[in-house]
Amino acid sequence: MRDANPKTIYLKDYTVPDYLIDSVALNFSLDEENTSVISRLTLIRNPASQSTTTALVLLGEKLTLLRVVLNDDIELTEQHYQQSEDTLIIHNVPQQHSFVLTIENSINPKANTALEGLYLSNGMLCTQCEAEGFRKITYFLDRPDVMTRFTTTLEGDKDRYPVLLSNGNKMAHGELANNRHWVTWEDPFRKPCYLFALVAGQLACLEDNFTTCSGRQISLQIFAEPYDLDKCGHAMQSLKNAMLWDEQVYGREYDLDLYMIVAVSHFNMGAMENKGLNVFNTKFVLARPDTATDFDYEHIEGVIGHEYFHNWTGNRVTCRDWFQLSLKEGFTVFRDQEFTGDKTSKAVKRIEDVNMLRTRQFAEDAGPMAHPIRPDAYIEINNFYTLTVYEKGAEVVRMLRTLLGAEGFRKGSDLYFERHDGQAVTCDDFVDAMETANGIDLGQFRRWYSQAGTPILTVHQAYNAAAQTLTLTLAQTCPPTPGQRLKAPLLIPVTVGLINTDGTAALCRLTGQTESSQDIILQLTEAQQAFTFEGLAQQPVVSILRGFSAPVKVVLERSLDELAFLLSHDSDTFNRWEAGQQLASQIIFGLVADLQNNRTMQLNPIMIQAFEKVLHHQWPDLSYFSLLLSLPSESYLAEQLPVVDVEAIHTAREFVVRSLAEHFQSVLRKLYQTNHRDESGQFDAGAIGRRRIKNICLGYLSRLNDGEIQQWALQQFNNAKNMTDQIGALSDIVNNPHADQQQCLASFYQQWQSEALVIDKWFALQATCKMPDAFAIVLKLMQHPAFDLTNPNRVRSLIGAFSQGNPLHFHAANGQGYEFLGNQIIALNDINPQVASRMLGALTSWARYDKKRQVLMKAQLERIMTTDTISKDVFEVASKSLNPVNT
Ligand code: B3K
Ligand code: ZN
Repeated sequence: MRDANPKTIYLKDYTVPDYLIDSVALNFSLDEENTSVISRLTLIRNPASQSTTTALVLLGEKLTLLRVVLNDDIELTEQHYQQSEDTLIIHNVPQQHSFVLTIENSINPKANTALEGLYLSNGMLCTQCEAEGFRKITYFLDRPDVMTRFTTTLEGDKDRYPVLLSNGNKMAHGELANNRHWVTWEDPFRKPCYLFALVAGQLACLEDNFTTCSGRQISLQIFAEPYDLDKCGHAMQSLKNAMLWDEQVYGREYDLDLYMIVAVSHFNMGAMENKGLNVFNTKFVLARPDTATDFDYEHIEGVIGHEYFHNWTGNRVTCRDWFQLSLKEGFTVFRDQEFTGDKTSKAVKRIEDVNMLRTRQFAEDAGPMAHPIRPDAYIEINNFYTLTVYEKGAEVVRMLRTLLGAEGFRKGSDLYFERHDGQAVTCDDFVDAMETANGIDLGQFRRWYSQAGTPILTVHQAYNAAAQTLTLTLAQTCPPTPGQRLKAPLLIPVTVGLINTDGTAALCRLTGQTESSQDIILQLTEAQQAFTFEGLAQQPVVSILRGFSAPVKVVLERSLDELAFLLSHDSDTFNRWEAGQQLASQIIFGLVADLQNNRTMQLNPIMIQAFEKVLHHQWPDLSYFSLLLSLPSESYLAEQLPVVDVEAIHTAREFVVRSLAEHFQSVLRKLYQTNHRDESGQFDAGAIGRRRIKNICLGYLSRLNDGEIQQWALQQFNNAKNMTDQIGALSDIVNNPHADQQQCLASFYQQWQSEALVIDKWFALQATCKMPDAFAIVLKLMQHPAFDLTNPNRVRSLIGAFSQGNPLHFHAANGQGYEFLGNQIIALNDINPQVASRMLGALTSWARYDKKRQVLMKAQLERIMTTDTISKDVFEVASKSLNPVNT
């Protein structure tokens, strides 16, 4: 191991920086293997610092130091400074006045397969600095509360690097000898170094512009490799939509005159919000109707929006330290969720978000890496860009909006921006602004920031016919999480509606109150609390946690009949869908028990009746309709069981799918036919909805082993003019017995071999295949010439898709899936620690499986722990997974 005992960083140890950087001038002489960096820092002692040190500690990793000069004329020698693996300590720097330090160093972008700092992707040089990548470029005060004015000069070969980009405005450019040229960029806004970016390469550019609410014209530029320029149009439109939305909904106007986005093929995550120069994974920029699915289109708009929204929530107001990450991420995810909801369907977007939260974040919250949305300790901060910080963080912001109302929330956000523009602040500062603007006390609410784990909300109801009252007793508990045994009660907003037995709404009126409404937000603050509604002549059916008003698990015993009733009558679109999910889950769990006890499976007629009602209703929103027809995923079913039985879950769920397909085949055929069109370039709600319905019907029907349906799938595959239809049909062909499987996979590869993102889909489709030979196929694909361990998108589409999206085969009882993943993580650990650590996710949940699998999964974690060169990233996740309580 590189570092036998990686250090844990604690929130409680935070102190202000000893020095501040007033400005920095960077000069890059670009070269694939030997880039030289000259950094001229103007520093001052921080008046707020309590420390008495006279040394300046700069952070730097993997740098070759060439020169250090003080105040432009004193060349420092090793007597004046001290170098370690990750610091450069300058002794006795001036304390009374500002001083200038010039540091020269060199770096090797080509050797940088970790894709953090300056690296090479398909001949293009680009950077990724968040969280702590800037220190891999030059020695610096690499922490978000050091905000500086950056001037950046890039110099490089004119043919290799005709385009030279950095943050801010282009100030000057010129020619040099030896076919080289230079450009100087200046960013007028102070920013932490994690928002620094540079890009250099042979890039094509799509240009447009946007006129802001105050009438300023902003130039918009999307850069990509020339071959991909025809796939940038949707991203551009998305950017304009996002700019307008942020003006309308949050009153936020863009500040620079230029907004640039660069699409890069090698990228550790989705995208990065560098000031004025976003760097994006190609996956979230490039789309053409024939190459990208409807989901891709939606996600591109969402991520473009997310990074754009960071300009205010993250850049103008940034984080004091990395423990505050959710301050910018939770809020920005909430903003992008609302943006997508406004642009598509609010009901569908909410369901998709909750589905992901409950399937994946709840699992994280129940596992060895559980942490509050504001963690209090970490070894490697990159491990904390989690579903908890992002998605649960967004739920916490959403609860604030629920509690304060849209207007109160906007007052709070206005105050937050007004107070903290240009500052690096904390989650508490955000809540303070919400409190002050609304004149309320959010003291108890703050516990959401410090407590980990998913609360359990138990609901008891008692109807009193004589008094015509209904009493709901709500109780909350939260299971212990690593390092946090005891939990205090949270403030939980519980939105409730009441429904009469004829399906009409019963008005909600709490005792002692005169106002009544269709639904009501109950504020649960105690461990247990009773709420009594009055004026109820008959016992209503309770619709609880409408809109999923808090990230909790609800325990409320309901009969299948009651769930079927809610599926027919709940006016809350989320709860209506939720009733169907619970109904299906209960039925599938019953079948799982049948399988475990060797009983034959039989489908409960209630499921058939409920499905029939959904099928025969006229749904104005076809995408919502398609969600009502979708059964809970195997992963979400697994999440709800105390011990995961992968095979039984798969078999039981497949049994339900097949039974429904058999029973409703004529309706499903008709639905398929009425919604099937060979359309291209239609992305309105109607066209997207029709594709969703059609493809879900084809999915059911493909289970029937019917020659005619197999023909439909083949035709749809061959004639598709859009990727949603083509990949939808291919998935049905590959996941069911079909004579043309091999031929279709081969022709798809042939057709799309020059489109990397489509080939990612080809890998992922096979990696998640349910057919018996899936594992052998995965092994074969690892040897495919198009597979590449140094490209994170490829790794995610094969290794990630198999380990996280194919529970049936990954959890094969003989442990072959685990051993395979162990091998890949060990290989990836040396190439790209961040990606390696993400791939570990599939092993962290070992405690959820049967004893035999637990032993096999832990054996791989232990093997990974013995890796000589184990990175901090992998060490932290593997060690905490093996020893959750002690770390
Ligand atoms: N802020 C970046 C994520 C950086 C991840 C560093 N490991 C993207 C985003 O959330 O917008
Ligand atoms: Zn973000």
